[in-house]
Amino acid sequence: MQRQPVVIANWKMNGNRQLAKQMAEALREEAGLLSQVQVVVCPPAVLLPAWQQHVFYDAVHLGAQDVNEFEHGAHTGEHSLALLGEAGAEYILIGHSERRQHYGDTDARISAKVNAVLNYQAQQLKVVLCVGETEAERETHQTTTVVEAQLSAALEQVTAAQMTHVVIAYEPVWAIGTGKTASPAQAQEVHRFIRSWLQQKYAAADTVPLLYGGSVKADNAETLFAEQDIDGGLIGGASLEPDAFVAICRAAV
Ligand code: G2H
Repeated sequence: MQRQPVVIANWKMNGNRQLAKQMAEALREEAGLLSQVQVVVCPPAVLLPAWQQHVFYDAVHLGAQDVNEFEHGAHTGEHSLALLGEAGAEYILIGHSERRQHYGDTDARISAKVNAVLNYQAQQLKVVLCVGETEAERETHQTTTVVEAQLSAALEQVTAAQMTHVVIAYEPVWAIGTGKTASPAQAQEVHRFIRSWLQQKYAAADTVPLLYGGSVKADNAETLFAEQDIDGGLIGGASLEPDAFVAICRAAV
């Protein structure tokens, strides 16, 4: 099964309007590349309008780093799907480990957010579901148990048809922003597990992009993306440097 590679920039709480302009200019030079790789940029939500000004030829897609599970109302500081969609987001990251660890994203809340995105009627949006184990969990051989539990909880109510709007990112927590990267073999092993898990449940399993995230850099992207079940990456730190990000996108082709 040939899947189009996907590379997603997760700027986290970094970047500004100037960087949006610089990154867009760097990507604008890459028309050929952008026709082969689905490139998505997830800046802080307030920068989405700045990015919208720079998006060209429908070739660069925008995403948000999180969403509130409710439609609207008294949720101070939060962003709704309607607001994010209006600001240009087509993809919504859900369940990033930083949100699971520090911002109250329980399995139940992650499931509610996934369902909110996939049931949103006004616009067809895509979920990027993040899963991954901690260092202690890996050391105690619980990696696949943890990943399976996260997948089961988040996707419990997702229908087979809705799976065509889901991307899964495997991000081992011990590799996030630490400079430690999973080896290609370690990452592939978990990706294979996720692919098999999906195949047991969904007809569309082979079309779901599986991305690796965790200290992906220009110099390790190619070997990671060469693995059979790794369809691209979710990139944090290196997505803040235009040259590095473009090099990572190239490595996905
Ligand atoms: C993992 C990744 C992006 P980094 O969080 O989601 O960040 O590449 O900085 O490890």
